[in-house]
Amino acid sequence: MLLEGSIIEKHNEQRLRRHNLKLASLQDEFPETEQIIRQIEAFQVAIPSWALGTGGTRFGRFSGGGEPRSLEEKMEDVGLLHQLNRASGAISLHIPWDVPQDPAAIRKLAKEYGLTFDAVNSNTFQDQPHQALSYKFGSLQHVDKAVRKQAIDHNIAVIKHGVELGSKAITVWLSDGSCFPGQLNFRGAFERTLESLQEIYQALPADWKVFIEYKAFEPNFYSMTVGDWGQSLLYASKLGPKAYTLVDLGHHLPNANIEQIVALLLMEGKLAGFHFNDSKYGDDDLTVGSINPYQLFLIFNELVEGMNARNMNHAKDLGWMIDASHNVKDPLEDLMQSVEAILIAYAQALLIDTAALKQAQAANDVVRCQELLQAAYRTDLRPLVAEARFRKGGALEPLELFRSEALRNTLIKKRGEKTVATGL
Ligand code: LRH
Ligand code: MN
Repeated sequence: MLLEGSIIEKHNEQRLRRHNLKLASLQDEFPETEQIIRQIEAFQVAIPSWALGTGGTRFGRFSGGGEPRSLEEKMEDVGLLHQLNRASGAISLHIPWDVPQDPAAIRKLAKEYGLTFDAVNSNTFQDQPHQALSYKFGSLQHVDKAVRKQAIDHNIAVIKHGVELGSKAITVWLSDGSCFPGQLNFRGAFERTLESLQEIYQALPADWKVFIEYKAFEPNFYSMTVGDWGQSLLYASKLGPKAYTLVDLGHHLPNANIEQIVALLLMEGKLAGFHFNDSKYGDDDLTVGSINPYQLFLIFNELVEGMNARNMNHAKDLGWMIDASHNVKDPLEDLMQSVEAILIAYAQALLIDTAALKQAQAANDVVRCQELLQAAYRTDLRPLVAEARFRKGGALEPLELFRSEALRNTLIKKRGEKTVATGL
């Protein structure tokens, strides 16, 4: 259900004068605005196929209605997001929640919506109906070779699905670990997991990557077999040049310095990319930038500095993906807010006077360092982000247009109140 182009045009006409006033004042103050707008235009964020319905917790789930009932309807929703903000031009599939039954038809549909396929995700953290062996005590780490083989075969099958769609990476997140001291031999678990990952690595096409996603806790609550960036980097280094470490912002222990982790993974050339979200306590999977937008800005500061140091292509060389779960917000509104927060943090990081910052760091002028960072962080660059999507035919205010056109109601009329999307 794509919107009539005229609806976006009318929406923009009503807002253009006010938008251009704000844009002009930024252009007056900052000569680099044009360069920043260009870089934002090129920046695309992949939408998770498992976050287009209402999420929930073990305590409850409160559906909002009109949820996508199939992969095709999920792509329709991402297509609508992309039409509104022109920055959600990719979808990341989770298998078996979203198996492309007819890859050719799915590829054709993606083309119609202007979408590409980002990393595919395997799932050995749930037992599927008719599954021979259980993952209760892990998958790639399991003491039983047959369970490890079942999990390895699943990952290889996921790679095949990805190849059919044009994806170039698989994300492996393992819930493997232990809940009690003594339950697991840590060295044995690491060695079995590495051995299993090596078989998956061997199955990667030449131009593919494997992203090793770490997590500090949940669903295991004593140890996780890929528990932090150090363990993930150990696996990625032992596996080879096609293996990288994926940073999910919600997968850290409280107060971890994620921006420092990002700087060092970039330095090592082992940063895969991100699962963007926000959190106050655990893996809360909240809207990006909703709890700690300054941390997101500091992470993008390290990303811009580190990517420039390695002459990386900002838009293409890392995986920019959202991984969120919507317990109380409309999934599409939540995702629009997340994409906006990511683009704003990137724009603010691009505005930092890096030459002056390097000078201040060399002079141990701590106060000036903070002033230079916060000067960029305290500059409202929303008009630059709006201009970037306006130039690509998007809506100046996507969220306002989604509401003023009552698009959720349109989806409910089309799909019903009680539809449930696969995913978290
Ligand atoms: C684990 C995780 C992982 C996904 C899942 C949906 O917490 O972040 O990336 O596979 O969420
Ligand atoms: Mn994740």
